[in-house]
Amino acid sequence: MVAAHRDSVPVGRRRTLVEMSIVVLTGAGISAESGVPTFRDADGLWEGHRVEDVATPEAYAAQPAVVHRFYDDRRAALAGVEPNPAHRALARLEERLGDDLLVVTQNIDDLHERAGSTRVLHMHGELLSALCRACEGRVRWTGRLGEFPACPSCGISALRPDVVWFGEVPYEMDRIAAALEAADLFVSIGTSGAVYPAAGFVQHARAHGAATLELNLQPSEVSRLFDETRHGLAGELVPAWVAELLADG
Ligand code: BV8
Repeated sequence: MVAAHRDSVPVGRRRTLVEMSIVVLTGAGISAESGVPTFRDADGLWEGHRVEDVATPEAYAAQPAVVHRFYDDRRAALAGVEPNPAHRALARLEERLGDDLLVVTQNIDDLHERAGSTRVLHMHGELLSALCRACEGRVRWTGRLGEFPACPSCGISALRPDVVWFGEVPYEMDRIAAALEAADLFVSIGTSGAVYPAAGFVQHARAHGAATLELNLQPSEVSRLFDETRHGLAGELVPAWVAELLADG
């Protein structure tokens, strides 16, 4: 494993665990074992919908009710799922690494936080947040937006799902870029590497000297860019990797 095989960590960047800074990128695959559908797998989220019909600003402008139903149903489904061993293992790692661990997730579910992770960046937004297009305020939202409720702060019925659609700029890109440039280790978990800019993070981290590890059910579109890849279920791979890291620490 990258961190344990000290000679695989570039000389000069070798540090003990407590000194390492690690960035973990997660995708839909880390929540699959919790029962959250992924996007591209056979019965995946996009299966029922054309991406451009539900996850673009144009789709929202053309048929807001359809888009709201898509996200309202995913928000309601959160009540029926729980974090899995992969989410919990990352929360354990944060206990040891503190600020030296950052989880950047493409997921809009809240399973990382429910597992105990606090240092989580939702680069594509969150289901449990609504964004007002009138006052740009954000409000924690657990119900449905399909009834076009009024914004609690400005009163205008202009609330949209607080998610990043295709063609929109992902959140916190500056913080993410800085973390990738300072990372000793970049780990990608449960993502197909099909969507940018997330799929480009491995190159950015490598270009700044980080060691790189992919944990995924099957090879992704960017597997060739990683120093090491392990294929299998996140619920098994992630706890094993964290145990090695902590034992090595
Ligand atoms: C932007 C929120 C400008 C909403 C999402 C360069 C080249 C080509 C295209 C582009 C490019 N740059 C930009 C684009 C356009 C576009 C894009 O990438 N298009 C693709 C389709 C080609 N990107 C954008 O529009 C982005 N915006 O570029 O703005 C910019 C850029 C940088 C800086 C400034 C400005 C915005 C994209 C965000 C769109 N919103 N989600 C919602 O969720 O509804 S994307 C959404 O799809 C997810 O968030 C995620 O990002 C993506 C799905 O991917 P994954 O999470 O990886 O899921 P997937 O199902 O594909 O794969 C699951 C993997 O897990 C599989 O590999 C599977 O094997 C594995 N797996 C399954 N089960 C398990 C498992 N692994 C382990 N254990 C298991 N149990």
